[in-house]
Amino acid sequence: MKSIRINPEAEQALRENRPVVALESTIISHGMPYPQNVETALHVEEIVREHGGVPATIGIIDGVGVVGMNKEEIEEFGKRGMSIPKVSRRDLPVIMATGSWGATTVATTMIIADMGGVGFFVTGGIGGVHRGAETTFDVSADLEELARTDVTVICAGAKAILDLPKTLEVLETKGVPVLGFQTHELPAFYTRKSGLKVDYEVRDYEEAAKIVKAKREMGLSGGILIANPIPEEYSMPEEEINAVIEKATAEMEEKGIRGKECTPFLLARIAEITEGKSLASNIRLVYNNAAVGTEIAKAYCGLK
Ligand code: PSU
Ligand code: MN
Repeated sequence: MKSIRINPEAEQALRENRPVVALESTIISHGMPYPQNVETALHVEEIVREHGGVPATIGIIDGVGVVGMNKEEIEEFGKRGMSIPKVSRRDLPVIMATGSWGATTVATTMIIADMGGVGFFVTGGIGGVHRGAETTFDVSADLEELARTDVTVICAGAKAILDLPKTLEVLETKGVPVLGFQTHELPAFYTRKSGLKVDYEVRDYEEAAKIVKAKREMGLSGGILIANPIPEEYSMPEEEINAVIEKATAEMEEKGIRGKECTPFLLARIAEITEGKSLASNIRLVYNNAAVGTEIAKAYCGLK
């Protein structure tokens, strides 16, 4: 049984040292409603191409990790949505052995990207330490993966539904560099500001690429997080989004929602309460990350 399959276009690009950018499938199946999820996923691939990269959307099909799904496969992930299991590291053995489909989170997209030799990965926001984690112990496996797998993740910060100060603390403990792309402040997904500082503000694509290279040359394990703020014109008013997050979190607690259902519930509920405004912001920030992430991957390929 073969665990992964790389599409020929991505494989050739990797061989020729051209930029390949990994994309995840949980954001498609669990992070956004149909049909916006499919439209977004396909448009993100176009943006990667416009910037000179080869997109590789990752998902698990019949127990095989696919690096670079085709349009029909992406559409399946969008249409089937939540009926495709959300797969994190601990779920991989069962999904592979039973020959199931699986939507890959940040953690599993990193694992499969790394197996395929893809070093850059663009998404919306990583998972992190949940609010109330001191009693629930809900800390996303994404953080552990960043600590161990060598993939650079370009995102819009950690999702604002999380406890951002605690998330930064864990990343620090685990030795994950957190870089701000042209900002010294950790962006908070729907908004540009969190009041928290990143480790270092990178000025341009090349500087980011050089930091990735330096880490690899030292043989340091783990990934790098590059946080790229949502463009001002698409960001949400801070008080508005914070109030909505609090409401959605309270509802989640009332309903007793736990574990891997938390993030999808919160994202969907926040989109409902804001009448689609948060979804529109979410889509825009992913587009922006795709452009920046591809440019960084390209700069990396160009380094001597
Ligand atoms: N970013 C988004 N939307 C999402 C996610 C990230 O814009 O749906 C997904 C990612 O797959 C991430 C997951 O890995 O949410 C985090 O889930 P959890 O908190 O259960 O680890
Ligand atoms: Mn969790």
